[in-house]
Amino acid sequence: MSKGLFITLEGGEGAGKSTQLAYIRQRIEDAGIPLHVTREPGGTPLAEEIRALLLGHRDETMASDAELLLMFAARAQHLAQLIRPALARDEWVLCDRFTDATYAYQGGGRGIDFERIAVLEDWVQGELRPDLTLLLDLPVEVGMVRAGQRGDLDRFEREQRGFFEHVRTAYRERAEQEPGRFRVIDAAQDIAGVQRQIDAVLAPLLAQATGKSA
Ligand code: Z5A
Repeated sequence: MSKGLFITLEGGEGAGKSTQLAYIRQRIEDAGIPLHVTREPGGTPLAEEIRALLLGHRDETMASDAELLLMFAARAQHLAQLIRPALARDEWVLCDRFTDATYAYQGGGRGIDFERIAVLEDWVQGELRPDLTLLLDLPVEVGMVRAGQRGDLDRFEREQRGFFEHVRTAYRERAEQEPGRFRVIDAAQDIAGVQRQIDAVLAPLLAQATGKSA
């Protein structure tokens, strides 16, 4: 019998999250575990409206604190409507980005104090933290080349290299601070190489949840 598990996927620009999210989803669903795949900012109709505000372009510059608060407003809605109910039903939740992205982008990238982010994290999430966070890590220049192959760039993707270096540093520091929760994946490898690393993390969890040997 499986117990609810909250897994998040994180990474900088061009890390391959969308590619690997589909792979992880397949592995979990093949194991017969009930799963919700979702994303942040977003995940519910209202939170997706907030996402559109956050990623869209406009003439008016968005203040960093407004950006931070909108991230947590979307998160509060997502937690109330989707994440907490699913975990309470002992289902698994696989989320494309969560609060570590706030520390990386609004903290590392925009320069907001981590302590202020922590206040909002405690307020909105209470005790809830992901059980497992897969950090797809790769050099910024490699990620920017990959991401550059996509079409329209959103408001974050238009940032300069220095911004993404700060994002990467913040992610890596968080992974060092919480080695029990984070697994750092070398995302500079080819797709199959990244999947092998992810498998090594997932296999024991799936085996435990389904009662089969890894
Ligand atoms: N944001 C924030 O600021 N604060 C927060 O709290 C949260 C989010 C939650 C939207 O996120 C923005 O929100 C994000 C941070 C901010 N902005 N940025 N940048 P998003 O997750 O929706 O956006 P994204 O970062 O662009 O994610 P993505 O769509 O998953 O992109 P990706 O990681 O680059 O993945 P990909 O599309 O799978 O891969 C990119 C390309 O590389 C593609 O052509 C692949 O075929 C290729 N690829 C993938 N893997 C490989 C390997 N291993 N080798 C070679 N090529 C590869």
